[in-house]
Amino acid sequence: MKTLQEKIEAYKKEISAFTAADENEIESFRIKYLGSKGLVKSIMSEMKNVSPDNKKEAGLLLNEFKTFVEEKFASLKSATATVDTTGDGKSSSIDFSLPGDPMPVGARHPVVLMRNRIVSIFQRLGFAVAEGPEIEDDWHNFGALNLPEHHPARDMQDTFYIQQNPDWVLRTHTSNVQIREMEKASLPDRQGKLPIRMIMPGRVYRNETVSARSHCFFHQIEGLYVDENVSFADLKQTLYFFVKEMYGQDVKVRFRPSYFPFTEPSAEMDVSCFICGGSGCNICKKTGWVEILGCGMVHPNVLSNCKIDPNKYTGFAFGMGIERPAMLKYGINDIRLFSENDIRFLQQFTAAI
Ligand code: 2NL
Repeated sequence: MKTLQEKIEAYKKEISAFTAADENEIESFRIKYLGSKGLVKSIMSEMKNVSPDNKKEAGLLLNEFKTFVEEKFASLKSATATVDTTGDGKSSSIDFSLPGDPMPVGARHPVVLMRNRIVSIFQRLGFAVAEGPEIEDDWHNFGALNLPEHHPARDMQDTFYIQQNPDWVLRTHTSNVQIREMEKASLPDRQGKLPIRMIMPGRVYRNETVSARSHCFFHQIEGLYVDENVSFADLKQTLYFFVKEMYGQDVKVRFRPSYFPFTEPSAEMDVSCFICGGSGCNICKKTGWVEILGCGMVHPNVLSNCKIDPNKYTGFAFGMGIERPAMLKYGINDIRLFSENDIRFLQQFTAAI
């Protein structure tokens, strides 16, 4: 007959080799070894057959065996951690040793990359980002901006009108957001919200034939600064800082007088061609200059339309497209690529900053 010691050694081997695939098998283990009719209980009962001389030694042996089985049970439980994954109070088992699902790394869209570059430069100058609706009423898209009733920009040829409501359009620029911000700032309880120093990035729509060079929707960033004593010198200095951060400290800049109904005076800003450095190429049409934005002092009518007193406050505004600088920077030759969602195009920008 096997001695108690031999029996325990044999059980220990069996128990050491035991593995459990799930909670049910752990429970079977518990019942088999630690249950009220389990092995530990029954082996303990053998104490009564041990001679008085060996009782002390056998007691130690059995206690040590019991601890051994309990520790094995604890380690089985912790290896198959139980987590309440559904929140219903019931736990389900998760095998943390399984390999994880691969997580594909996406790429940022080139329009977003260019937008972020522009936005972060103005943020460093204290401009906050503002957004607004893409479906807009006539007042916020045209009227408040001093665009007269019969201005060509309002033409059906250029603007998408919403069929159900002829007062609604797809915004043709992001200026609607500036109008809304100025209106908000001028509310009686919001007087303290001036000055406004904001940039408005967003998607805009024009009823144009889609081609490699133009699309019926594209993206813009506009900027607005309204306060007491804002001058054209402030406008120039802000934009000088922007282009130097954007195109390098050596870039040359020129302002040309221009016309927008919502600014007076108005100007367009060119930078020396960053492709050929000014010696003349296809991008600058051999002029050495590339037009990058339009700007001006906010027209007094626009301020009064938004209930801001033009005798107390002045402001400057500017606007630029995002697609064209992105096309130049990343060497993209067709504007339609931006919205076709061709994965071969999009995944090329993973590493681009
Ligand atoms: C361009 C020119 C410009 C503005 C946008 C603006 C907005 C308000 C008041 C006055 Cl609410 N001006 N925006 C001003 C000058 C030029 O955009 O070429 N954009 C692509």
